Amino acid sequence: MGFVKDRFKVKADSVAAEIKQIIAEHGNKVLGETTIAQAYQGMRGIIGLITETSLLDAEDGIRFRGYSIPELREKLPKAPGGTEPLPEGLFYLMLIGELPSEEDVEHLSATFARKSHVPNYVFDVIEKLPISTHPMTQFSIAITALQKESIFAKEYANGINKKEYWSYIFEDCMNLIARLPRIAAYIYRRKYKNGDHIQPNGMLDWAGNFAHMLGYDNKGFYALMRLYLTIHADHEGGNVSAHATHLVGSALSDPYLCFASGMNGLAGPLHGLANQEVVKWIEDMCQELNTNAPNKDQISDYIKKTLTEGKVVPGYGHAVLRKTDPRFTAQMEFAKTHCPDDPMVQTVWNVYAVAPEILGATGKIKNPFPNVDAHSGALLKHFGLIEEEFYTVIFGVSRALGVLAGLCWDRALGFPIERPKSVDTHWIKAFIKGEAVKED
Ligand code: HAX
Repeated sequence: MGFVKDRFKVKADSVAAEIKQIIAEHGNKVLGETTIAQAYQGMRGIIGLITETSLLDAEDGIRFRGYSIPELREKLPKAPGGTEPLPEGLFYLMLIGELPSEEDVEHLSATFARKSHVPNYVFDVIEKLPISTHPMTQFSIAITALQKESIFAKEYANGINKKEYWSYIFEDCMNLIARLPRIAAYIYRRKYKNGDHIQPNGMLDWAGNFAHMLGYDNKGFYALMRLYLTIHADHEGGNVSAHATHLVGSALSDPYLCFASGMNGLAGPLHGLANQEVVKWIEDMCQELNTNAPNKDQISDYIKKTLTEGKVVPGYGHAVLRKTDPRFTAQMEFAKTHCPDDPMVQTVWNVYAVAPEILGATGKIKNPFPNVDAHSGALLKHFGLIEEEFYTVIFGVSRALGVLAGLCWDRALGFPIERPKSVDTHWIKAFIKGEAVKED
C-alpha cells in the first residue's frame, strides 16, 4: 500500500497521543445521562462510540471529515471527463482526514485494481447456493468464505505484538475493498444474466470497473455508480452496519468476519434493504392503481393505506436525521440532469411532495422526510438495472469504504473489546423503587 499506509500510521499515532491526553485530563467528564426510555428504545442519542470517519448532524446531514456531500461533489477528484467524485477519494479522506490529490486517488484506484483477484473457491461457494438465494445472503456468505485469505487471522495465529494489529487489519481492509466489486458483480451476473460473467478491466477506477462488470457500460451509469458508491459509504458509527462491523472487530475478529456481520445488518428492511423495499412499494402501488404515473392524490391515499395496514412507508424516517437527507437531494439533482422524465423518478418526486405532511400528521414519526433509500432504486431502474433485490448489495459495496476505514482506525487507536452493561426489567423496577439489585 506504500505511502497511504505510511500517512495513515503518522495520522493515527498523532490522534492516539491526543486521545491518551484527553482521557488522562478529562476522562471523568460526563457526556450525558441515560434514561430508562433510551435503554429500552434503541439507545437513541446515547454517546457511547467514537467514529473518526464521519459525523451526522440531525439537521444538516452527514459530514465526512467536516465536508458535506455538495462540497465533496465539488472538491473530490473525478475520473477524466467524469462529473461525479471517485469513491476512492472519499475513502482517502475518511482514512487520512485530508482531501486527496488526483495522484493519491489514481494510486488508490491502481492499488484496488491490482488487489482485486478473487480466488475461485469463493465463486464455487456462491455456485453451490440455490439461485433463488437473496443476493445479500450470497454476498455475506461469499465475504465469510473469503475470510480464509485474512492476513490478520494468520498472523494472529502465529502470535503478533498488539502494536502490529493495525498493520495487518489495514492490509485485509484494502484487499477486501478491492475484491468486493468482483464478488458483487459475479452474484449479479449469475442470478440475473445466466452466469454470463464479465472480466474486470484493470484500467478502470473502482466504481467504473464495477459498472463495467455489472454489464452497464455507459457514461451515465458510470457517473451514477461513482456518485452512489460515494454517498452510501458512511453515516457515522451508530447505524446498524457500521456498529455491527465495529462491535465484531472489537473481539479482534478479522475484517472479513466483521464486514460480513455489517452486511447481515445492512440486509434488514429498516436499514439498507429499504432501497429494495421502496421500489417494491412503488411498483405495488402502480400495479394496484393500474398506472405507472400515479398522481399526488392517489399517492397520498396509498401512503395512508400503508399506515393503516401497520406497515412502514419505506425510504422515509430516520433515527437521527430530522430533515431531508442530503443523500436524497444529491440523487434528486443527479436525476434532474440525467433522467427528469423517467416515470419512476417522477413518482419518487411526487411521493416526496406529499409524504412528509401525511407522515408528520401522525404525530409519532419523528422524521417525516426521505432518507437515502427513497431515491436510489429509481435511478438504477432508469439505467436498466431493474433487479431490486440486488440494490442492497450495491449499498454494501459502498458501505465497505466507511466501515473498513473505521476498522483501521479502531485497531490503530487500540480500542478494547466492547462490552456495555445490560440489565433486566427486574433490575429496572428495583431501580425505580430506589432499591439495590444484586447482579449475578
Ligand atoms: N413509516 C411508518 N411508520 C414509521 C416510519 C415510516 N417511514 N418511520 C417511523 N415510523 C414509526 C415507527 O415504526 C414507530 O412506530 P411505533 O411507535 O408504533 O413503533 C414511530 O414511527 C416512531 O419511530 P421514530 O422514532 O420516528 O423512528 P425510529 O428511530 O424508531 O426508526 C427508521 C427509524 C428508519 C427505522 C424508521 O423511520 C423506519 O422504519 N423507516 C422506514 C424504513 C426505512 O426507510 N429505513 C431506512 C433508514 C435509513 C437507512 O438506514 N438506510 O439504510
